[in-house]
Amino acid sequence: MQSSEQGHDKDLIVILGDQLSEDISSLQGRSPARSVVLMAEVREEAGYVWHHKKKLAFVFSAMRHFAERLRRAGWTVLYRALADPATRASLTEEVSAVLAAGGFGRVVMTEAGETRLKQAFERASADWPVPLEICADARFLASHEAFAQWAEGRKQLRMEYFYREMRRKTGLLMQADQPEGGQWNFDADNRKAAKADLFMPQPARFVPDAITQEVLEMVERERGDHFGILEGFWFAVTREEALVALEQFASEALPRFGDYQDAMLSGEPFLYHSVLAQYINIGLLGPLEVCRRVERAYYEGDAPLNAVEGFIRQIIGWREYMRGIYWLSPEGYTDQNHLGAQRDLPQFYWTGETSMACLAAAIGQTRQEAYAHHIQRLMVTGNFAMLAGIDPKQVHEWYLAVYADAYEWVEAPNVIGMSQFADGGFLGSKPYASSGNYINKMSDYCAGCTYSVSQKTGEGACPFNALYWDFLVRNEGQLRGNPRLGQMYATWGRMSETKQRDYLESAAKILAAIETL
Ligand code: FAD
Ligand code: DLZ
Ligand code: SF4
Repeated sequence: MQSSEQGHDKDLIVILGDQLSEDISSLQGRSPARSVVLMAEVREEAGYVWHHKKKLAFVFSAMRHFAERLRRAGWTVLYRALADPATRASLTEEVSAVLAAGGFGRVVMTEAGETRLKQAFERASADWPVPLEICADARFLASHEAFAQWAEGRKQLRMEYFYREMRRKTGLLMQADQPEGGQWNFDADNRKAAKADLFMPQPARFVPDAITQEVLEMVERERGDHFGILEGFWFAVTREEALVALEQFASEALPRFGDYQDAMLSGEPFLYHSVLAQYINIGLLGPLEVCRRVERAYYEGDAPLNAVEGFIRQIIGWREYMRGIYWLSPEGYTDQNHLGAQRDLPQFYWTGETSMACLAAAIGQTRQEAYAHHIQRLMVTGNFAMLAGIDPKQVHEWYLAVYADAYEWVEAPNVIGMSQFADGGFLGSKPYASSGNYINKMSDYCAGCTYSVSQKTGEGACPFNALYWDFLVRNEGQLRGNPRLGQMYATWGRMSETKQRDYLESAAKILAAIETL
């Protein structure tokens, strides 16, 4: 009697902090009358890395707004707040506690984005009195099975070929079975260096409402010691706001997104980037809806093909590919260290206090905005860490902590694979290593730097210059056979012994004094 009145066969639907989409698979086909939704802010998720305070505020505020949205749609939502002493330490403990009260016939969830949480739920569910049903995450274009099938039997995995399949699958920028404009990829047009411009678009900013205000106070109170600056919070925290951000990007920044995709400029953290990754990754925007909006801009004549194709490639190409690689990889993806790098991450990655203008700029804006764009992540902070031989696990934990869009499934392949070459080339064909030259070509940082980019060695020389050669020499055993590095090893071989010694001695001094750079 008691159990039927309470509906003993109700579903307990667990919605994670990055599953804030009304069309999330765990809600599909369930009815509000026969289900209870559980969402929880828990210490374990808030603390698995030293998350940026703006990231914490973003996730918790978006979670609270989403819970309200579900309630308005008729769902019963149990919501656990971080500061509530009754809230359990982890999501699985929270589920166990709810189940202990009785009344549920099963637990339903959309699969967690990362292995850590997936395994935690699988382990915990062995002790639950009811089964755990895990639904595939339909927000991605390629399921795990589809990606594994695509990868099967290929000697080398290359994003470009995967991307073409995703173009065919979605029909984005396709004319029948041919790519729009007769080419799949217009990247060659996307390498302009930026100049200070009269019109520099900005991402849409939103004034914190009462819910966000409460979260901001809570984060400062409960997690005030975390990385980053909380003041000046402006992120979208609802789907409606995220849609405004998408519109603003499509109408203002998109037309020049392609041209300046690789550029970096002092005082301009966003340039023509979309700043949408955090909204897509948390579920406020769908990747396909974002691409369709951007495609429309091309067909309506509002944005050129190189911008639109370049943008769509990042999402249906790189984003999906990264997730595929993450789930395809054997256990311990984040433990890989192909180049045996052992040095500790310098303190200035947390403080931004360094005389290297490029790193100070990238880390400074990361502290302020929980954001840096792709080339800053890859060619400044990532490049420096790899050249200096920083332990990739520490680099991975830094990236996972500091960006508002960081979740392991997308962060780890970008860091361990693409940026640190710690997976030995499973993801990319060569390390993204460069001297100061590249940064100088693509930015205005060097003009305002204490170090001289044109000076190769000795006191005052740009540290990237000597570290670049030292990196190649230090890792010759693993890298010399790489056909894409043959020319660089040949150049090294043609240098005089004195020059080689200068480089290596300079690099040794830089590394010995790394904390003071
Ligand atoms: P835009 O430049 O406007 O690009 C458009 C969209 O394409 C992004 O919003 C994103 O959804 C997608 N995208 C672009 N590049 C990639 C990529 N390489 N992998 C996956 N998606 C991509 N992206 C994350 O979402 N989370 C991360 O934790 C993350 N960590 C990274 C770490 C390193 C070392 C590097 C090199 C890249 C990382 N990226 C990560 C990819 C990329 O840098 C960010 O997606 C992008 O900078 C987010 O800013 P945006 O929204 O303005 O992107
Ligand atoms: C990132 C994050 C944070 C900071 N906090 C929570 C939380 O308290 N509760 C929750 O359900 N999810 C949180 N998340 C998102 C999860 O870490 C995310 O679901 C996993 O990393 C899987 O991608
Ligand atoms: Fe960075 Fe070197 Fe340029 Fe300074 S000179 S901004 S350290 S690349």
